[in-house]
Amino acid sequence: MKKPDVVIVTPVLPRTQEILERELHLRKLYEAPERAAFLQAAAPHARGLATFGPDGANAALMDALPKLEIISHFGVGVDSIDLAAAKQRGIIVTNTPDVLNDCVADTAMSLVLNVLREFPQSEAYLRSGYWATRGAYPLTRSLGGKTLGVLGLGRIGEAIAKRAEAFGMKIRYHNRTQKKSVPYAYDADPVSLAKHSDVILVATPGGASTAKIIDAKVLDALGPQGYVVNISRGSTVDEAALLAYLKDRRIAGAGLDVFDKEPAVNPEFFALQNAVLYPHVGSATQETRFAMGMLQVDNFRAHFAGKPVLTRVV
Ligand code: NAP
Ligand code: 8YV
Repeated sequence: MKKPDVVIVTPVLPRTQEILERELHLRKLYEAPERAAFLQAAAPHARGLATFGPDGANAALMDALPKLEIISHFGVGVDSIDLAAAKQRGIIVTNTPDVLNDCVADTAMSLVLNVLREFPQSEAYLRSGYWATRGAYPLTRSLGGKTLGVLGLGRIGEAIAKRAEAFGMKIRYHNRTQKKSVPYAYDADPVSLAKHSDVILVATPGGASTAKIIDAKVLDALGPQGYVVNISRGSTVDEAALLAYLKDRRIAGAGLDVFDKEPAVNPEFFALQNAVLYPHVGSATQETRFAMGMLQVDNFRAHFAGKPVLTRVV
């Protein structure tokens, strides 16, 4: 039987790529010397598109592949895909939810720990030889008893809240819709959440509805003893405001896994002692990335076998 034709935008984990190569006729956009010619050749054949993280699909790419039936995306966040354009064209879009909740929540919790306890900074202090020459590292702040305000209490947000509870933190949250299934206090808006929290943790999707949801008003409400942790998308934070508030110590600190421009992070962050910075590693373990890849594969498998896909977004 003829293998279904699928365009793949970037190479994936080798183990996943092997499976994709075995089961599909893969057309590798990332190897194409000339994009327009590649798309022209693929157009009459490509039924699937494999996208990865920030390398999604816009309407122009969908139009260039008129036989497209499915976009199987690697990543739970689908902000790099024009969902309205896909819906309009009857293209199915799938993502990779749930299998990454634990890893991303671990990452978020490590940012909370690191930004309050300053472990990376204290290690750098030791490595610089200062422990011997300047004495003990200054005292930091503890997690126990503090309030974590989760902005976006979804699959990942709930996994973070569970971990934070085990660290003795109190939990509050804000979503557009209050949840009946959780015991946590609800705030009707992000400013109110910030006012009542020591740490505000952003775990919403990216995109227009959350653009700069962390702005100067939220930072003012958080205040000079407050911290921001962001594992969502860089777009959810007004970075210029955040940088100014961190520099002036109008908030105490920030832990960031995501940035407005990745990987070209604004270098003004690098000089800040009160910021802990990760290069978007929320889900970046062998196990989780493989599980995400298998879900991407399984969505293709289901679709090309004429069955319903597993994790449909549109
Ligand atoms: P999810 O289950 O859909 O949860 C998202 C939550 O955000 C929901 O509770 C939703 O509640 C809330 N929300 C959405 N829009 C909002 C708005 N405008 N204002 C306030 N709350 C809003 O998604 P998930 O699986 O937990 O993933 C969340 C996001 O994490 C992803 O979309 C992705 O951007 C990010 N992520 C990052 C990494 C990383 O490596 N750093 C890894 C995985 C995921 P309502 O709809 O009721 O508002
Ligand atoms: C990945 C993510 O880093 O799932 C998401 O939405 O942001 C992360 O798990 C991304 O998909 C690959 O770049």
